[in-house]
Amino acid sequence: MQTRVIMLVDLDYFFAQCEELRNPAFKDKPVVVGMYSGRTEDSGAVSTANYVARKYGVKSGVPLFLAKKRLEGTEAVFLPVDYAFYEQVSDKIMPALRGFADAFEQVGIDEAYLDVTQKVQGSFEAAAVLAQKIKGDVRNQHGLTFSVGVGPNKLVAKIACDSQKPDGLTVVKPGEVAFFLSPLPVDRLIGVGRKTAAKMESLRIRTIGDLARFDVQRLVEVFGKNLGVYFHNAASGVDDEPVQEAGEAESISRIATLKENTRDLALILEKTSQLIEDVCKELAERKLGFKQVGIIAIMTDLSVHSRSQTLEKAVSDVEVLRETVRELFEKFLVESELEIRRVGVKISHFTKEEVEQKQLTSFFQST
Ligand code: DCP
Ligand code: CA
Ligand code: CA
Repeated sequence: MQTRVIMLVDLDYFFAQCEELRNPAFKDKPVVVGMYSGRTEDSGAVSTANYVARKYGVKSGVPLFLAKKRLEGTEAVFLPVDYAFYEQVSDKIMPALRGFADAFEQVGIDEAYLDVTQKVQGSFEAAAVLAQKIKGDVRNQHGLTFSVGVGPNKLVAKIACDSQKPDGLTVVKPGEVAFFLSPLPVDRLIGVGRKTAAKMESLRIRTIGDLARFDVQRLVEVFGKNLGVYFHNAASGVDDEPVQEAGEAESISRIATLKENTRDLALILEKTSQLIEDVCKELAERKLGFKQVGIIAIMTDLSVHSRSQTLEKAVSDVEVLRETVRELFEKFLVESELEIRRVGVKISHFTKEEVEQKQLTSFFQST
């Protein structure tokens, strides 16, 4: 099975770069975009600054009066946040990026994950070439630069991207993940904030490598089961979160890890039956019917597979869902070879009709 090729694109010094875009004369000067709180002329904090300003120690979060002081004697430009304009810029870039991906997920105003596995046929070399092409296109057509990380999953792609900015391109192949991650400080992992980092420090865990080598059992004792296991996996560069299209927000799904890796249908259905209950609860709350049922299987090699079936008509019936999920997994097990690590259930293609009909029927029944 093919490993995934995931990119994280993050636009450089975004708010400040947008300001340079509409005013190119700013480019060589320190540019500071500030959130002015309005109490006094200089109260508030730096939202972001271009890389010229960063050389003076001016970056996100620095108080504005301090930024002014650090930039004294320079031709620094201070501007207020114009979120509507940055959103307009973002709304032009994101569709352009989407065109390069098999699956696309925007996260925040200046960042997006691209699953390009099919586009590059699983090749990280081809992904590097593709990344350069996207950089060129975005620069020529929109006048903006970004940094990009390429890795076998979202976690590695994100850290790779952060490791070289601005205008960076960092590729971490599956075989290089441990080498790449292990020297980095633990707080580079999402979920490791100041407090957690301090706690880890007291356990002599400083680098991601320290964390990966640390006994999982003890991590679970200190941080609880979910976090402990998450930290262990993350430090080892393991992450199987799919790149999820926003359009798929028009679906309800749940994913869970099996007790053990398995190909046993009964064990799989035991897990999916819990997921189905959750899905149906949300379905009932949102008063919807569904017309498509999908399953997700994440294998021991972390490859992600999905299968779906469209129903003849929309329903809101839990039994139909159970039966369809069973059929899809039965079929999938025949087509696949590896053991399954995580399973998911998804419903989509919602309608309100079925529910309205039902409400009518129950109305007549109750009178
Ligand atoms: N932002 C903010 N306050 C922060 C962090 C960010 O207002 N503390 C805003 C301004 C940034 C935008 O969000 O331009 C994107 O945040 P990033 O963390 O991606 O930072 P930049 O794009 O500014 O810089 P970089 O080149 O490091 O990505
Ligand atoms: Ca950015
Ligand atoms: Ca960002």
